[in-house]
Amino acid sequence: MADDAFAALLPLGWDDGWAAALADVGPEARPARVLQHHGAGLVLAFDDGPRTVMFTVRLDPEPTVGDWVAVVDDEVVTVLPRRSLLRRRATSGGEQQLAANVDRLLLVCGLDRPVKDGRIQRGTAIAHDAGAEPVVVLTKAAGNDVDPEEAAREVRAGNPGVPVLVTSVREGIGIDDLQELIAGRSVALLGESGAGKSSIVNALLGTEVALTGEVREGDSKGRHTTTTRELHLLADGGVLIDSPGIREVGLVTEAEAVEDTFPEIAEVAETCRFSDCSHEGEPGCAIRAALEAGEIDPVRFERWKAYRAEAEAAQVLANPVEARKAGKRFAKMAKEAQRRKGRR
Ligand SMILES: Nc1nc2c(ncn2[C@@H]2O[C@H](COP(=O)(O)OP(=O)(O)OP(=O)(O)O)[C@@H](O)[C@H]2O)c(=O)[nH]1
Ligand SMILES: [Mg+2]
Ligand SMILES: [Zn+2]
Repeated sequence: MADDAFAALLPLGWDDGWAAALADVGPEARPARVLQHHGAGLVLAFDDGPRTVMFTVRLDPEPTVGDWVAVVDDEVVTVLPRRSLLRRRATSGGEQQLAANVDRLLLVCGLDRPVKDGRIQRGTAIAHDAGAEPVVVLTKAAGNDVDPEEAAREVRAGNPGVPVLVTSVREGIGIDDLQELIAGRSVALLGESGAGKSSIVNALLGTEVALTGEVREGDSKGRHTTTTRELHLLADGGVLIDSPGIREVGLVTEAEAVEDTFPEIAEVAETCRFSDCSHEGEPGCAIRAALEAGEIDPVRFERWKAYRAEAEAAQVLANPVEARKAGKRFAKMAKEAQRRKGRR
């Protein structure tokens, strides 16, 4: 049983694991979950309610929405070790933390504009990178020309293994399913401006807590109504993290997160004769064979290649020394694997 002292935090996701992490900080520490992050401070949920705490010391990692933090004398002293972190490449090139300790990531796409597979696959890779489960949520299912079930079928076909949900907040379609998806979990919303993220928050909270904005006539572009990330607590427990619309989802993921997004391709690639096969025409390339046999989708293959390159490049930029070491380690491993194969 989680520490009774902080039972009021249970609906926010407090559990024995967090209690143990807090105990490691010290007996005087109190736990809180980050609801919002402003320039100067954090809005924190304590067991006796929310309160803003100003930054006094620099912390590493810097707390982000969804984090559990330890507070002593109204000062955040540390971020409790995260179970997951959603992150993307910032426009500046560095890494941007999106949300911490998220179990599921809802990739929100409005059916009032074309659904782009690339966005879904990038979102899926970000979810896998964080160890969160991706779910595609198609919103605005009513009142436009597209057949929502047909759209869902296409997304399913392009993204095997990723659940797809059709919703409309206006007509109340799929809201129960959304509720079920969240039930007691920490769930974050990702999608471009105007997709309908804040509308989902309002539908699930049953009140207009989150500001929503009209989309532009003509191109259905949103107006970036939501400007900060914010964690909302649902009545039955579980939290929903709303965020500003994101146009570009740059990857800073580990290459494995991309593999998890394209499992059928990664699986075939493992059977290439050379473990560092570039699939550009080496002998014994299983990928080339599968492409020729029509067993893998060439579009997904090209995406897989591009995202792997992007993830690797981002890793090198983020941490040149480590990446070089990993590169050497990898090269050595690959050589050894080839030698072993040769002996067979
Ligand atoms: N018809 C219809 N309109 C919707 C639905 N969901 C959202 N909208 C409308 O779409 C517009 C944008 O919705 P928001 O919820 O503000 O979108 P958002 O993703 O939060 O946008 P940003 O905060 O800018 O990132 C609003 O005018 C909503 O009323 C829906 O299911 N059906
Ligand atoms: Mg919004
Ligand atoms: Zn190959």
